[in-house]
Amino acid sequence: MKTLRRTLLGMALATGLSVTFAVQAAPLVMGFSQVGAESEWRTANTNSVKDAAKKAGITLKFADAQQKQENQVKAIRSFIAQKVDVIAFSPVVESGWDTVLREAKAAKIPVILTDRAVNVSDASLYVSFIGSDFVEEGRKAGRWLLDLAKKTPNAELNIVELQGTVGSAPAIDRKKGFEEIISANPKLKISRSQTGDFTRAKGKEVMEAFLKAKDKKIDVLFAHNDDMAIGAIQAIEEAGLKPGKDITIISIDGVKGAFEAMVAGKLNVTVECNPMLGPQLMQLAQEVVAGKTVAKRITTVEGVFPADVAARELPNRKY
Ligand code: GZL
Repeated sequence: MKTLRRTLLGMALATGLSVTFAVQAAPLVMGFSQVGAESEWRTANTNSVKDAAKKAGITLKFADAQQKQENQVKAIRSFIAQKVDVIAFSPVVESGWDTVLREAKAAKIPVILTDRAVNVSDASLYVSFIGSDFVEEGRKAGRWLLDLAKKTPNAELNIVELQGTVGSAPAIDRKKGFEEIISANPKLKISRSQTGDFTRAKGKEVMEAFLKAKDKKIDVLFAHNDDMAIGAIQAIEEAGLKPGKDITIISIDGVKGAFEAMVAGKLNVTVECNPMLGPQLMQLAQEVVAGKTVAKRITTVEGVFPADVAARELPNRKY
């Protein structure tokens, strides 16, 4: 009996091994639509996605939308036509995705959101969203300013705000979180708020306009990302003012350029927004394609980096 079992087990194992070997899966193919290349953060995010796909042996079809929704819709339709195994994208704005996501669903291609969220009528149009909690990032920026304001309890602080891309989840949510927190101190007021579209060039241009207005002395700049803050720093210096001293600057992302600005004394704090989503995205894609149940919402762990830790932290930064 034992011999028979051992023989059967040997045959089963042998058969099992040969079947497994013979059915070696073809590499998973992912269609990825990226917002664009508008900031240091985006470049780091793109590099993370591409490196992780290579390491995971995933064939990546990568499309840069140059911050245009119509280009993302076109790319997603192209991925559907190519019958990719999974689609992932960072939606440039929150709305306008229902139709193309219904087409992906009809084609039975799972969709994963990375970095930014969408507003859709039917949550089953995407399998999972992996990215930061932008409202919390705005709250962290607000809390830092509340603490700073405690040092000058009777001073009115005039705040100007550089918003991210109009209609994008990070712009909407960072503003929401920041305003929620600073509402606790009536002496903190946002007097001007305009989009700089997450870019250095536009951030500089809008900050120049804020400075030219000369209606009220600007005490604080809240920028929705480091790139706009770095552009604004140039405008502040060209106006003969000292960024980080005459105007306190708070921004979000935690890119290397922000740490360098803090070491130079020109930026006061950056709230981290982790772009290194590639490895988690590839792991998630493999689980989704394998038919495993995955979490609908996966957030990333992030810190707050004030200027006094910048010099120590800069060598550790990965993006
Ligand atoms: C945030 C990301 C934002 C960054 C900007 O997750 O979508 O877009 O904050 C980037 O730097 O342009």
